[in-house]
Amino acid sequence: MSLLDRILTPADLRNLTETELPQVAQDIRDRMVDVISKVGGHFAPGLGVVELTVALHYIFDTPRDRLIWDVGHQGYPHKILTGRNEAFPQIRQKGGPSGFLSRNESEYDVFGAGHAATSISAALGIAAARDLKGEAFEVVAIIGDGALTSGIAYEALNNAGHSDRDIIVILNDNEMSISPNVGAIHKYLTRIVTNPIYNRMRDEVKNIMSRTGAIGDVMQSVAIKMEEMGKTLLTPGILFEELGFRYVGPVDGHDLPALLGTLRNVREWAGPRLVHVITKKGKGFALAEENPVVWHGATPFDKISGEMAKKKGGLPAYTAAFGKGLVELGAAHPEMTVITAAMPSGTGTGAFGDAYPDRYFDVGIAEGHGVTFSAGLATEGIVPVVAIYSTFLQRAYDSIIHDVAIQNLHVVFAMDRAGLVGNDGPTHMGLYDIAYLLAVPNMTVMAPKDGAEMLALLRLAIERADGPHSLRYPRDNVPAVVPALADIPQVEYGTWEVLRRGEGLALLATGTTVLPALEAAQRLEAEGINATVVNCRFIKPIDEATLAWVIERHTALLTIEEGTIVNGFGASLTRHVESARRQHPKLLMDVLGVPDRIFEHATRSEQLAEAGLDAAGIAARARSLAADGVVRAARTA
Ligand SMILES: Cc1ncc(C[n+]2csc(CCOP(=O)(O)OP(=O)(O)O)c2C)c(N)n1
Ligand SMILES: [Mg+2]
Repeated sequence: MSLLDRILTPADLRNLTETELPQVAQDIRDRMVDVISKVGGHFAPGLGVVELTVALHYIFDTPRDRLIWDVGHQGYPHKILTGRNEAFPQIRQKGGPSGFLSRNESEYDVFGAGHAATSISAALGIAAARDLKGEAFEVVAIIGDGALTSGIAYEALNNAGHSDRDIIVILNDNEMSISPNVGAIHKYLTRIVTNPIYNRMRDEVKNIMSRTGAIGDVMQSVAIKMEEMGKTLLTPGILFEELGFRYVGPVDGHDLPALLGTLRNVREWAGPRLVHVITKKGKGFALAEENPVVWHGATPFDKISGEMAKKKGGLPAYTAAFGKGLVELGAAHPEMTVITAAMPSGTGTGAFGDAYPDRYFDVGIAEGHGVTFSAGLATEGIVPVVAIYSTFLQRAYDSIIHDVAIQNLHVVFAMDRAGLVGNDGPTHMGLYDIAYLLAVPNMTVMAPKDGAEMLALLRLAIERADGPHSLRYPRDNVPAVVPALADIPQVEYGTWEVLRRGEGLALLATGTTVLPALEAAQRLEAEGINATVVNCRFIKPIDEATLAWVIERHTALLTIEEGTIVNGFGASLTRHVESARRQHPKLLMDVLGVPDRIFEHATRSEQLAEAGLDAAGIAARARSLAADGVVRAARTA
C-alpha cells in the first residue's frame, strides 16, 4: 500500500510526518502519469503544483480553511487528495469527476471554476462573508501567472489590498500561460525571479537590521530608514506591497520544507498576503517540462515514449482548417490582423502568427480588452479577426456592444468551440453565443455547415467591410475535406442554401446541425415523409426571400440549432413566422435546440444525443411534428 492509498481525506495527510510528504508528492505524480496516460486530460499544470497542493492541505485545515483554485485545470492533485483518487480514472468522462472544480462534486471545491482569474474576487467575497458572520478561517486563492494577465485579477487585488481583510493569495508562477505568458507584469515577475541583485540586497538590509539591534537606537532608526528605502527600491514584490499586500517570495514551489515553512508563517499573519511561488510546469515528467505547451492538455499517451494517441479519421479539426485558411487569407489581405486572448494553439491562429508576426496580437487572458483593442484597430482601417472561443467571448460582451456594434466597426469574430464542447463540461459550453450575438444591433451572425463554408464565410466577413461579423464552429473535425481557398465558391451575403426540396415539412438547420438534418431527412423519406432541408448559414440577417418560399410551400417548419433553445435562431425566426401567420393560419412550427439546463461533461457525441441534436434526435422531432397530421394532409391535398 502506497502512502497515497492511505490518504482518503486531507486529515489523513495531516497525520503524516513532514518527512513523509515528499513520498506523497511522488505517489501523486505517479498516479497522474498513470491515469492521464490512459484517459487524457490536463497534465502539465497539475504536475507543477503537486508539492504546493500537498503543502496547502498540510498547513491549512481544509475544508474549514478555504482553498480557491483559479481556472481549476491544475486541480487534479487537489482532487486526488480530497477523496477523489479512486474515481480519478473517470476524470472528464460521463459520471466521473469534472476536469475543473465543481461545488456539486466536493466540499473541498469551495468555488467552481473553468474560466481564468475569478479566484481572488471569490476569495475576497468569502472572506467578507466570514467577517460578517464573525467566523474564523483562512481563505486562500491560488492563481497562476497566466491568469494574472486578466483584468479581473487586478480589480480584485485593488479591492482586497484596500480592504485589510485576512486573505492569502498564492501566485503560482511558472512563466507560462497555455503558451508562453505575455505582458509587462510577466516581465516584472521574471525580473523578480531572475535578478539576483534584488534578493541579495534585500538580505543585506535585513542583516544590517539584525546587527543594529545590538548597536543602539540611532543606528536602528537609520536602519529603519534604510529598510524603507530598501523596500521601495529593492523589495521584489513592491507592486503588490503598494497594492496593500504583504509580499513573500519568491519561494521554490518544489522545495517542500521551504513551502511548509513559508505557509506556516504566512498563516499566522493578518491582512492581505501574497506568496510568490515559483514552479515548473510539467515538473517530474521530462517531456512535459521540455514542452509544457503541448503537454498542457494531453490525449492518452505512451508513458515511456511520450507519444500521444493520434486522432482517428484523418479529417482535420475545424481549428486546424481555420488556422490554415487564415494564413491563406492573410496573404491576399495585408490589412488583416489576428487577435488571440492567450490561445494561439487552441484557436489555431499560431500559424498566422508565424507567417505574419507583425499582424498577430496575443493580448493575454483579456477577452474584453482584446475586443476593444480590435475596435481601435478597426477605426484605423485595419481588419481584426478576433479568434476567441464562444465561452470566453462571454467575457467581452460589453466591449462587443459598446465599442464595436454601436460604432458599427468592421471587426470579425471567429468563435471556436461553439456548441456542445464535450469533456470540458459546463464552464466551457459554447451554447450562448447565438442568443447573445443576435441581440447585438449591426452584428451579422453566421454558422457554417462544414469547413469549406467556414472559410467562405470568413473570407466574406473579411472582405465585406461593413460592421461586425461573427461566425461559429464546433469543437469537432470538419465533416469533409476542405479545399484550398481559391477553390471554395463565394457565398452571397445573407443567403440560405436549399439543400433538399421536399413538401409539407421543412427543416431549417444552422451550422453543425445541417448535415445531421439532411441525414434525418433521408431516414424520414423511407417513412413517407419528404422533408425540405435548408442550410440557414445566416442566422442574422435571415434570408427573407427563401423564408417566404419556405412558408409558401410548406405547412410545418422545424428550426434546428446547436445552441441554447432560449432566444436562439428558432426563437428569432418565430417573430418572422408569426407575422406571416395571417396568410398561413395553419402553419406549424417547432424549435429544436439545446435544452435550457446545465450539461455536464461527457463526450460531444453523448451530449449531442442527450440534446436530441444528432440525426436520430432530429428525425424523432420531425416525425412528431409531421404526426400532427398537417404534413400528411398537405401532401395529399
Ligand atoms: C477567460 C478564460 N480565457 C481563456 C482560458 C483558457 N485557459 C485555460 S488555462 C490558461 C492558462 C492559464 O495560465 P496560468 O494561470 O498561468 O496557469 P498554468 O497553466 O500555467 O498553471 C488559459 C489561457 C480560460 N480558462 N479562461
Ligand atoms: Mg502559469
